Amino acid sequence: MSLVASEVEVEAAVDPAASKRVLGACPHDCPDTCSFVTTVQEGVAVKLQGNPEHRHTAGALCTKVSRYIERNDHPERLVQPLRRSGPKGSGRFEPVSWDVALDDIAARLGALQREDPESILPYSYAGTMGLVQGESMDRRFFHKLGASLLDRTICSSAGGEGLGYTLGGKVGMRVEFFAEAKLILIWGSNSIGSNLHFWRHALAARRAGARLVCIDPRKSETADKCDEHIALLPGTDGALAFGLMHQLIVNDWLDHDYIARYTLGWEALRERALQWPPARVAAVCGIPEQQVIDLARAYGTTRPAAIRLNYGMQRVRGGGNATRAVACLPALVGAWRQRAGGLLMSSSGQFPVRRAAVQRPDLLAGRLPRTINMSAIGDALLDRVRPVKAVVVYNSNPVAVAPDSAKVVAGFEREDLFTVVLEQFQTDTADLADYVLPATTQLEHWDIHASYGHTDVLLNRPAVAPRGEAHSNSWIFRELARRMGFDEPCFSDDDETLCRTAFAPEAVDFDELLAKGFATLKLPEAPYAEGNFPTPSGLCEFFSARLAAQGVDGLPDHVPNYEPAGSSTDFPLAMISPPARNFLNSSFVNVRSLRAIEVEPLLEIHAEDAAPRGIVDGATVRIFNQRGEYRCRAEVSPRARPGVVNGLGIWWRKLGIDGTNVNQLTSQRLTDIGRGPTFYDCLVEVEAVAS
Ligand SMILES: Nc1nc2c(c(=O)[nH]1)N[C@H]1C(S)=C(S)[C@@H](COP(=O)(O)OP(=O)(O)OC[C@H]3O[C@@H](n4cnc5c(=O)[nH]c(N)nc54)[C@H](O)[C@@H]3O)O[C@H]1N2
Ligand SMILES: Nc1nc2c(c(=O)[nH]1)N[C@H]1C(S)=C(S)[C@@H](COP(=O)(O)OP(=O)(O)OC[C@H]3O[C@@H](n4cnc5c(=O)[nH]c(N)nc54)[C@H](O)[C@@H]3O)O[C@H]1N2
Ligand SMILES: [Mo]
Repeated sequence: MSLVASEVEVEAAVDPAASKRVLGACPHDCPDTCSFVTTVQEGVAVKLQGNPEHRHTAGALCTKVSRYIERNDHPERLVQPLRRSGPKGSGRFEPVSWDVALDDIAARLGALQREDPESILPYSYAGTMGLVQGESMDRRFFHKLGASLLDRTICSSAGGEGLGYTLGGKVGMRVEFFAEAKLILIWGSNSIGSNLHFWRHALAARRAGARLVCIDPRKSETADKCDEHIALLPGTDGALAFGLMHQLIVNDWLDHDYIARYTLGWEALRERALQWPPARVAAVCGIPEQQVIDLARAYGTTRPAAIRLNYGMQRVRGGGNATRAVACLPALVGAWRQRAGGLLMSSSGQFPVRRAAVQRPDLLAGRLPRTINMSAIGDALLDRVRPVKAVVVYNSNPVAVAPDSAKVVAGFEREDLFTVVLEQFQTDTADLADYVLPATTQLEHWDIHASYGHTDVLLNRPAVAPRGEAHSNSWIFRELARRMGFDEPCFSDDDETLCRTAFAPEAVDFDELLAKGFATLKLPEAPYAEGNFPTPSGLCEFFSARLAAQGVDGLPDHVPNYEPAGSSTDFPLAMISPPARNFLNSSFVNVRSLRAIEVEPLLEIHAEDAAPRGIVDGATVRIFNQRGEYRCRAEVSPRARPGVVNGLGIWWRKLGIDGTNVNQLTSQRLTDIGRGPTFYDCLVEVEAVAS
């Protein structure tokens, strides 16, 4: 395993007498939320290391974040406010003072507010996961303004809501107990690439005799290291889950006592599962029948059995239902009885964050603005009925990461759209802005963090002064609020106050955070050993009355993709676009040492699909469908299964081969539950082009 343990980034001679060590937290959108220590000498960050005192970080950082100083000190950091000086998208900007920028932005937003506040849209995601720089003063500002609300669906809402219907929330096993499991299903997750600190526990379990099974269309780095790889077709996870249930039932590998006491809807689920014999599952999933049978036997007969479900399997039409189906499995075998059994998709629901105090939705004062789905931002910006007239983007790079880029770009290119982008770098989105405001990094501001992969709270203290004239998001929204005459005292809260507001003192001891950088939530070891699920019934809800009340199926089902593999002769290949290991969504693409590892945008294609198309390894290919086209380099690779191609990573468009990226091909269609994006539900054709 390549944990970059305690890597020294800057080879400076660190003088211990003159240097200080500052405790921080990794801000990135990753389940691991590491604790790190920055060594600062004469005001300069010279070393960044994983905190050895924090048991989840265990002194080790990933390759990306061990380069955080390189990112922080990058020569292309934005260091002053910029105002557009050429046509939209021309890339021409001129520096202006903060006063000029903020006065003008406040005046323009103020004018729109008087006309129709809902013509203003905030667009943000998890560029930082911090509760302060991610979702505090900004929310207060837009609530007071009465701006359109943003439905933040782009990552996890299908799986998150699906899990919520079955288990009651984003809750599950404690990650550390995976080390004690005897069987681990790593389902829709490339843990080595995107959840490295979980992988550590999986390896510990393996050393103690556990079997690891990876369920993923791609033969990922993680699949390489597992005992078995089940390379199902994208979007067929629900069918596989039902196949496992079928076998658990016919072989009576069930915990009848657990089912009777702690679940709801068993008879109905049983009837549905019996419609999924292994042969049918094998045909739908595109895998050998024996694999279904063997996996069911392992799951039905091994204790403790744990499932690490990740978001990779829910970015398809049926993502919500598939999550619900998988979430039924632990209850059927009573896996929850043991602390090393059960399932973990996200732990974020375990944190008692005082969101209302931090975000102040009461500032809406009874108004209920319209909600715009971030996963369909292209259509939203092109909608002429009730147009968005201003968009304020922060902690996100929608032009690169949102689906159906042609429409996203056309939307942001609108001459009549007023766009403000708060950024650390000149991203594809910043290129289309009217104002670009330089934002601080995690080494330069305060923040407090929950996690979606463990159950500790982390505090981040600033280690160095902001670069140039950069300011934190919270500062920028505070200043805009002042200029717009928002005089509620909450607009004066400083960042440390916001950090202290995030958790009640009974839940998290702030002094402990100040001293150690982290604090562990007090939680039971096997929370669902005796039911107590946070659902309305307190049971694991195979059948959800809440869903039935919405007029949809109360039971999970296998919902096929919008664009199932093999369903189109024009576009015969299914494309998934999972993360590149050395990037974090579109972050780090501009960090040279990391881009040097990834080299260039890549499409993995199986030899059986490459040969008839005359595609050789290393060839430039054109990937296309009804939404667009995109060029990159082909890698003829066993990492791709026949019929499925893997377009890795979200490259900055301008750093790709032809000024586009993989999202030129993805669609804005939404998931069955949670209104999420369907990035991995995408048919394409591929052809070799003369390079
Ligand atoms: N290095 C790195 N780490 C990251 C990220 C990154 O970009 N780079 N992204 C972060 C973010 S935003 C998130 S949300 C998290 C989790 O992010 P996820 O998107 O869950 O990332 P992965 O763990 O890579 O898991 C995706 C895996 O699911 C597989 N997959 C694709 N379609 C299907 C399917 O239909 N069924 C199944 N079973 N598998 C499928 C992919 O091949 C891939 O290996 O990771 C975070 N960590
Ligand atoms: N095709 C395809 N598309 C995908 C995915 C996929 O697997 N395939 N994954 C999807 C997923 S899971 C997600 S979560 C989204 C992620 O999409 P985004 O949330 O947009 O994530 P990033 O691309 O990392 O962009 C975050 C930006 O925030 C900036 N930033 C970081 N910290 C700060 C700060 O403190 N202040 C300000 N102002 N800016 C800051 C960074 O410089 C960076 O440019 O992408 C989605 N898009
Ligand atoms: Mo994500």
